[in-house]
Amino acid sequence: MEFTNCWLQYEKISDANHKDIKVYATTEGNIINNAIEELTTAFDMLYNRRVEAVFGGEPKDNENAAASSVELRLNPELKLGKEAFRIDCDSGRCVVSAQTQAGLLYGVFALIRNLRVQRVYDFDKWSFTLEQNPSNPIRMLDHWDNMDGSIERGYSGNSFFFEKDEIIINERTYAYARLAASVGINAVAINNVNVRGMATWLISDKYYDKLRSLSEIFGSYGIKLYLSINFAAPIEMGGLDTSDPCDERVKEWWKNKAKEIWQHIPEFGGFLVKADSEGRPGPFTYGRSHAEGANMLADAVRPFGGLVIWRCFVYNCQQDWRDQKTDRARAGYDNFMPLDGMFADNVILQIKNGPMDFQVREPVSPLFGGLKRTNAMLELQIAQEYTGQQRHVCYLLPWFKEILDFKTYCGREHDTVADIVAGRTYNNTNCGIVAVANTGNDINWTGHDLAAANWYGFGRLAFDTGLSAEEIASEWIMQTFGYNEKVMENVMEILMKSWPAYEKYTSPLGIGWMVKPNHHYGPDVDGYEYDRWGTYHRANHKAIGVDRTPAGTGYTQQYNEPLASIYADKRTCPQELILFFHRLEYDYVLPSGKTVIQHIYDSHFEGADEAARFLDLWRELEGLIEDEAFGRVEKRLIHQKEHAKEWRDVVNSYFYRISGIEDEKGRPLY
Ligand code: GCV
Repeated sequence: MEFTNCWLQYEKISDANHKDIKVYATTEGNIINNAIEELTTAFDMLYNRRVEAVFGGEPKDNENAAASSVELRLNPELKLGKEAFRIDCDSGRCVVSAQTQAGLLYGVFALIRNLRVQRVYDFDKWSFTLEQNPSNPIRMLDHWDNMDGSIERGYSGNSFFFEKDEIIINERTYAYARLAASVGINAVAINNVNVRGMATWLISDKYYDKLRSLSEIFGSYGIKLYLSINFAAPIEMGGLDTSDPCDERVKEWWKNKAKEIWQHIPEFGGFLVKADSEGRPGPFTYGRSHAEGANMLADAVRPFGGLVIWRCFVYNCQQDWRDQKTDRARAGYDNFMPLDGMFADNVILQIKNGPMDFQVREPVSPLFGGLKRTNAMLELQIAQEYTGQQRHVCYLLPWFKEILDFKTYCGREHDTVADIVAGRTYNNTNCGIVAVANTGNDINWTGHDLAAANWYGFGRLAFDTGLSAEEIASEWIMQTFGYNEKVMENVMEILMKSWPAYEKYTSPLGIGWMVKPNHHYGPDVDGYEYDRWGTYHRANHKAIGVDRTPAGTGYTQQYNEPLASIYADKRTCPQELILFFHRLEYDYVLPSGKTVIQHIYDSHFEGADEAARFLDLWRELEGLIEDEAFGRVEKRLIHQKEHAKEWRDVVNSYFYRISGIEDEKGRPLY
């Protein structure tokens, strides 16, 4: 089996010093063993130095002077968070301390990362200190993998967790856990939230042994295993005639099920639930609320320290496009705000970043800043469903930073999304960030080699929300392609310009959608216009956009002030979201001084030109990047250039045809 090591392919830095390095560990354990193995691989590959592991001790005084060492010091008394670490390195002697083995593992990965990004030539002359507490308690990846091996919205091959209704455990499983842990991921849900067919039976005897092994492998990298469950499991598996959360038989069924699961998988994390959403069963069938549904499950998993992660992606997916009153954007808030304060402590609401569905640009969901007595997690998507499906390069970290930095005005001192999901705002610990994963069994894990920057970046950002998108990109480039100034410069430019470029040549001004239905790839301006999904731009010959002000659907009122007023007034609404909140005529003059139609034309031409430049920038790197990776990326960038042109011409021609307005610059419109 073949796969790359992504950012963990340790390149030689120097082999001038061959002295062995002793690694002292105060305790043994699976996580410590992995930490030592990582140090062994890293020192060998980076410096050609051999590691000797010594368990149960510390360096003796007379050893200090002679030997280079790394000491892994487990100290439960340490005044740091549970997964935090401290590194103190001075002239060849390094101490990594942490309260837990997971903290030590993160410390080891941070140590190695710093050796690499600082290009430390002589470890024995290096002085370095770093203390770090992860920003978010839960840092999770949700895989939408199906048991037949396919992946919903998967763009990098098939699942490496499932095949033909069986669980796969092989070298890739370990490699995956190692990559995920290296960026601080501590929770993984392996199966699609749309739980159908055999996936319902994952919580049964048929799969427990394999799941336990998986959980142990994950556990040896500090990662908890979660499963998406089917809310109708008591009917489908249990033979009951209901899955009503208030029915005693249903409660009992889940309690027994939870007991059975934890008996078999003692380190199990808990359930991820998509209920009453896009055809999935849920409490609404029985006239029950989502709080009743989630709390019933929470009661069942509580004795085992389990969590219920409950998704807020609940909306009417059977809308009549003629109905101008129903607004899908309102649905999350309308469904969940009335329940604020009613959820059990071990329930976390998982909220997509925007009110719709992972578009290239959306306002931040008003549930952040709305909910004040409920645990919340931010759900992002690194699987690029609407952002180029890993065939286009689209580095999402600048977007994620904007989302995290968004001030919600919830009335607390710490009021950004980052504050809320980190637990700083409401002083809670069941919270964090999750991303829909972008991995599969392709050789490079993510289809597009540059898409691995989103996997790496998501983990790094979840661990340390203070990092900038550029810092993360720079670390990733260096560790993936090795240090070279030209490579750093060109790949940085491609990555940092990729999200804005994608927005420009697809759907600027916050309008979103305009994609081909079902698979969501490529331009189709009216693709979702007359459909049931509630995702309309309502463009006609005069105007485009949805009025979400109080005069329209009233969505703006779901925000706290001053946001509600800022968004409701087209003079103050941020330009990049103006068509999300307002219906504007094509000759309306935007804050930039351009008309709406001219902005549409210009941005599409600009975006497509930028996509073409990505290919030029990449081609300048021929010979500086390993041939196969170079070729893989080049192929995708050629496609992106052509596809961006297609987007440009389809969208511009559509608006030219319906508006009849010429491009001021006289460029070809068809
Ligand atoms: C897993 C969007 C996607 C669906 C996905 C859903 C969700 O609608 O297109 O494939 O289903 O979001 O987040 O549940």
